[in-house]
Amino acid sequence: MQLYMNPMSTYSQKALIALYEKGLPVTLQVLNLRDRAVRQRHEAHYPLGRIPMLETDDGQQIPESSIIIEYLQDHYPSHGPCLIPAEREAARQVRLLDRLFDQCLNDAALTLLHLQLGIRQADERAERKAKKWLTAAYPMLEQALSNGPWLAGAFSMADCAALPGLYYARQFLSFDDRPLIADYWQRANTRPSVAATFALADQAWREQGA
Ligand SMILES: N[C@@H](CCC(=O)N[C@@H](CS)C(=O)NCC(=O)O)C(=O)O
Repeated sequence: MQLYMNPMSTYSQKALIALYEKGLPVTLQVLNLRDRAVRQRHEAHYPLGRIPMLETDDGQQIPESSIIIEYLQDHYPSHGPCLIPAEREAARQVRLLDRLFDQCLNDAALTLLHLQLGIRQADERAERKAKKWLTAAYPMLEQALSNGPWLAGAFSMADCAALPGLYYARQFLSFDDRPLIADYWQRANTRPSVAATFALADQAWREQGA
């Protein structure tokens, strides 16, 4: 399998954590979508031009981080942890947390990061909304964590979604004074999948001189 991705991209991180959790061999194809030629080449495969994109060994191209995880869970159910439970009610809860944290943590942190780096033009309204959503995300995380070490009890797609958001969110809204989240962050970083994913991101940022 090949994963078209960038180590700094939160949604790529989400898919990568899942791939590492499943222990599946994967070749990383690192794309810099700010390079016009690279973007055009990628758009020739996928008109939306987004990452991550998983290419399976039989040539299927699967975009969208949550759908990539659905694919991995369906095709490799006995590899690593069960990232989406089989039982419908439990699965719906995982999918809900995945959607919520994609939006209020991941997208909000990305908006603030892009504004800070000047990738996105100053936009007070977008900044206000992103801060509001980040502020709403932390109590939601705390509520999910009040019942167990991971967001949906056992490690799942919900954690794959939330952790990349936290990787960036922590610089905009500290969670040092929120023990449930601070402990969760520490615990997550002891997982080899998460540590390896964020080590790649740290290295990519260092190479950028950030
Ligand atoms: N809903 C998509 C979001 C993917 C996404 O926004 N990826 C970003 C990188 S983190 C991207 O490709 N940005 C470039 C663009 O949108 O042109 C997913 O879950 O995979």
